[in-house]
Amino acid sequence: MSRRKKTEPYVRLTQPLVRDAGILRPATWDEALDRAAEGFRRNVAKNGPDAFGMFSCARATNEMNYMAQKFTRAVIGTNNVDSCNRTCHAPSVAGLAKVFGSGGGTSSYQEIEDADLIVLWGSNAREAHPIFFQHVLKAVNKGAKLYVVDPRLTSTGRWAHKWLRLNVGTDIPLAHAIAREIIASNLINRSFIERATEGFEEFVKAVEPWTLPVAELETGVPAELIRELAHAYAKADRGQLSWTLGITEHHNGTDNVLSLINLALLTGQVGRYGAGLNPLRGQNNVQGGGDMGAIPDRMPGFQDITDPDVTAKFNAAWGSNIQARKGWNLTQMLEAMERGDMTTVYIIGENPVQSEADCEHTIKRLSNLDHIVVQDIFLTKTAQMAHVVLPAAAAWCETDGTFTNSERRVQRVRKALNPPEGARDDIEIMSQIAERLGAPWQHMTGEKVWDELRSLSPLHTGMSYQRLEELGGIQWPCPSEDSLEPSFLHGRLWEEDPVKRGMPATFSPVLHSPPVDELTEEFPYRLTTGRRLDSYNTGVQSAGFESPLRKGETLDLSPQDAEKLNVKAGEEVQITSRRGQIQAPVRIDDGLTPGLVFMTFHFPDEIDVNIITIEATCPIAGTAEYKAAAIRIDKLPVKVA
Ligand SMILES: Nc1nc2c(c(=O)[nH]1)N[C@H]1C(S)=C(S)[C@@H](COP(=O)(O)OP(=O)(O)OC[C@H]3O[C@@H](n4cnc5c(=O)[nH]c(N)nc54)[C@H](O)[C@@H]3O)O[C@H]1N2
Ligand SMILES: Nc1nc2c(c(=O)[nH]1)N[C@H]1C(S)=C(S)[C@@H](COP(=O)(O)OP(=O)(O)OC[C@H]3O[C@@H](n4cnc5c(=O)[nH]c(N)nc54)[C@H](O)[C@@H]3O)O[C@H]1N2
Ligand SMILES: [Mo]
Repeated sequence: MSRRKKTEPYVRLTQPLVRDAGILRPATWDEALDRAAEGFRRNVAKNGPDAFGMFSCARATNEMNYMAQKFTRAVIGTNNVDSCNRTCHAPSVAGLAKVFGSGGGTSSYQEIEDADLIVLWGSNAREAHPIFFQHVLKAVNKGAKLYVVDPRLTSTGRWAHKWLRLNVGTDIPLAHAIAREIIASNLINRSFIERATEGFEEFVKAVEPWTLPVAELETGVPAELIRELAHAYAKADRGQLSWTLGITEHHNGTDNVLSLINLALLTGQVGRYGAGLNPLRGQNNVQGGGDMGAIPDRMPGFQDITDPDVTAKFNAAWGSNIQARKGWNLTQMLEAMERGDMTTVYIIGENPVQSEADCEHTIKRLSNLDHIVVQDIFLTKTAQMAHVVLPAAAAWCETDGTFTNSERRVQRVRKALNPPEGARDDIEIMSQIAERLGAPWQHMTGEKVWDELRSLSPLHTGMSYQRLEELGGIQWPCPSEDSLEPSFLHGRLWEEDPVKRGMPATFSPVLHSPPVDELTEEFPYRLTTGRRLDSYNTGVQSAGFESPLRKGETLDLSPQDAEKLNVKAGEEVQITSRRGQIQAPVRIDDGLTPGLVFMTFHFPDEIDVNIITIEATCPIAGTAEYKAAAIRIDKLPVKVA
């Protein structure tokens, strides 16, 4: 095995730090807060409010995310606020919002249990969404059929009735072939299409070339299996289609999402109990972060920021001067740093130095900044680049508030532990900076913040803390205290009355576009990256901590490729892409097919996969193609002792 040094566990931050003469040194809270505020003031005075960017925290509460976007918009005066939603499900939000008007998953977990067909597309739910996967297994136990679409045979795929092994980045050809087969076999839901959709004719033309044999050639999925899934999905009473990053983390992530939505529109598998379209969200509160407006194009409750009536409402409530225009998303903020248009950032609970694709480029961009404030529970690699570091309380156990899960259910989180001495609540820290910037923010508790949000977001108005406690959680939309559980979204599409039915859902005749990083003789292997059950994201909260499961980073490859390269399990190899080079020990995985290799990004302090990933991004959503890099693998010369 590798003789690589193990990652050291991170130690909780308990004292603020400020940078002097290039070095981070301990400081008092007052000194650190003064410095943080002064740097923001200086940059905004010199370069205007759009020189400021906020990276908000998808692990923290709704209340904290509400305050982070309010800080950005009302105190600084820009809409440049975003979070790690950009690196995962921004394409899902963009695709769903384009077709249906709002970006949430449609179904409740109970409906998953009651479904008779479940498709997990580009999702390793057994490892990345184990709680959701329990509901899937309950359905399977009751007789539901589970189909898994993934280039790897994952532990999720091992539970499936059928696994569709496709080539990385061929999801649109597969979805189009399924659609074409449904149309050709006359299994479409004609009355639903006529009543609730538009663009069908153009869509039929777009999928026409994707016959089963053509699709088999492009995707690698046997024609018979494509046909089987097409028929099973179209004939299911309650067909659930869930997807995650295998779909979204591509340079055309939004088009991928749209190609899946097309299938539900063809068959009427949406807007009914048990049928639905569900992006399983990533971080514990990434759904809530977006719902709270910690995204550059929406105010709290998904209200359109470009609508002057919306901004007028918020300006009246906050005494602010928000402009009715979109801010920059996280990807655009990084680009603005490179151009010199953005000169200061406030990063709350994000670790972009290790999570962004082509991270050395990210480091270069952050190095351009005049003033970086990082507020985290640990001294991350990103915090080590900061000018001011502020120690936060951990939202999930040390604060009061709410989280929103993938089924849009808002639930209470309670303070169970005191934060370590010296750390402060995220909202409290932000308020203290806001005060220093002249905003009269009083100290707000979770509930006070929530009540303010409820007064401004119709989706949440009926969700008082008291009701949330009584009911154990409520799904949005919940416009009043007597709202009943809505359970699933878009039921309106089935209404007879055209007024009640509202806007039709539009088919998307999207085009196939293969991964940007081309396979060549020099870079012949397709690297896809993702997760394991035992670890969490950039590893700050997991990599250094003891666990019998956690084995460290590996380059996983098929037995055939191991033989071809003449490498053994545990042997260190060199991995090179067009961006950079790393080394990692080999692990042999018979769930992989020749040509495809896999790594996580869970141990970047030892082996940083994002040195070699590509930052080709989806032009609509800004999400990078983490799922498809082209690499070379070289055996290392044997070291002579
Ligand atoms: N244990 C654990 N759970 C987590 C996390 C964690 O770090 N650890 N992180 C959380 C976060 S932030 C997120 S966003 C979610 C992500 O949850 P998932 O999206 O389920 O996780 P990934 O492993 O990134 O990717 C899912 C699958 O996509 C497949 N895939 C790769 N390329 C393609 C392709 O071209 N097409 C298709 N169809 N599939 C492809 C991969 O083989 C992989 O099995 O997990 C959340 N849950
Ligand atoms: N190669 C590759 N890279 C990827 C992905 C991939 O599939 N492959 N997936 C991408 C995805 S989906 C995601 S979401 C990103 C994740 O990227 P990031 O969000 O940048 O990374 P995390 O490791 O989740 O960072 C979480 C940070 O939040 C801090 N934190 C936790 N709780 C709190 C709190 O309550 N308050 C504060 N202030 N801080 C807190 C933690 O200490 C940690 O530093 O990574 C992306 N990067
Ligand atoms: Mo994520």
